[in-house]
Amino acid sequence: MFHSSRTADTPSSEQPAPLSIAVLIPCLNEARSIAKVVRDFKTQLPQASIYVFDNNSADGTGQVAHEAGAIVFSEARRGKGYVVQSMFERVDADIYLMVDGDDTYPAENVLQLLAPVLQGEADMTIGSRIIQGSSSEFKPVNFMGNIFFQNLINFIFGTHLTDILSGYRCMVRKLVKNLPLFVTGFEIEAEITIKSLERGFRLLEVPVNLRSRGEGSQSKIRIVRDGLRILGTIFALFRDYKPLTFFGSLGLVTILLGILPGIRAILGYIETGLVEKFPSAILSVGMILTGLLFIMVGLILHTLNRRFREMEHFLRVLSEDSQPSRR
Ligand SMILES: Nc1nc2c(ncn2[C@@H]2O[C@H](COP(=O)(O)OP(=O)(O)OP(=O)(O)O)[C@@H](O)[C@H]2O)c(=O)[nH]1
Ligand SMILES: [Mg+2]
Repeated sequence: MFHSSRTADTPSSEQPAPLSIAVLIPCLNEARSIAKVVRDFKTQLPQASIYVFDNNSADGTGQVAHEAGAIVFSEARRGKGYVVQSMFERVDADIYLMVDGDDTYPAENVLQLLAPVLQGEADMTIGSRIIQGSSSEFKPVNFMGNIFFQNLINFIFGTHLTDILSGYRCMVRKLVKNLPLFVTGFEIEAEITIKSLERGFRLLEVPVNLRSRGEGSQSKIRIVRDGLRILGTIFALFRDYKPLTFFGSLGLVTILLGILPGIRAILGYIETGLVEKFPSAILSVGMILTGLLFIMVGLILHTLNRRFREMEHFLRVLSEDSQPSRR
């Protein structure tokens, strides 16, 4: 049994309360693998409650999961993002462990994911399929997509993560209950990662070896459509969380491009004393003003963002004060 490391408010004679662990498994048509996943996690974490969130699977996933000993919830809205939102809202626990139902993530690594969270060293551990020390069976296109998104997020947010999209994560309650999640599909992991980083939660990656899906098991991800949705989400979060960098860079590029036609008009004026290249001059002024407008928008949103963060902080303090103390 795992015990809380929280001792400050626990009288020395009392045993700290055992921490409750919830294993959350989003599932859509995973009847071939779900019983094994439930059993494997029950073996590794006998004290944990296992929850399977099903979207009316056509192959009886819910029934198979129930028979294997999981608590099955049904989610009406189709999409992994909706399911994760629903899991975070409906399940109550101290520690949350999220994993896919397709038996591609190894249950054997679960204690490595749990340990840093239990010891208070991380608020979220991510099972990284790409970090040095792991040897994963990736489809080449999935691997390339992961590397692309990894580099994009590290560049934009200044992080050093290796696996942004992993579905194998361990999280503390505070993180799970404080992340406003809105995306509906496979963009959910990118949203969880970026919003956790922006709220100052501590993330730690643990190497895991991804296995291929079993024979006859169908992937739910559609590479082009879902890839574009992940890209759109990353840019939307970039715009929302770093507006000055987003609009500022846009503004600077527009200004620099606007200077080029302006140079032509100025050189002509120096030569002849007349503004002969009128279209270039108008284009240049228009672009420079647009660039300045972008920078102004960035500054305004940046200030608003800071004030919203202060509000969010006060709201969190208020809600923590009104709740019984938990980890
Ligand atoms: N409940 C529910 N689960 C979903 C939905 N879409 C995907 N999932 C589950 O989310 C997990 C991840 O989906 P996968 O299809 O494995 O996606 P992936 O891991 O990125 O790709 P592959 O493993 O290569 O197929 C699996 O357990 C799916 O069953 C959905 O709409 N509803
Ligand atoms: Mg999978």
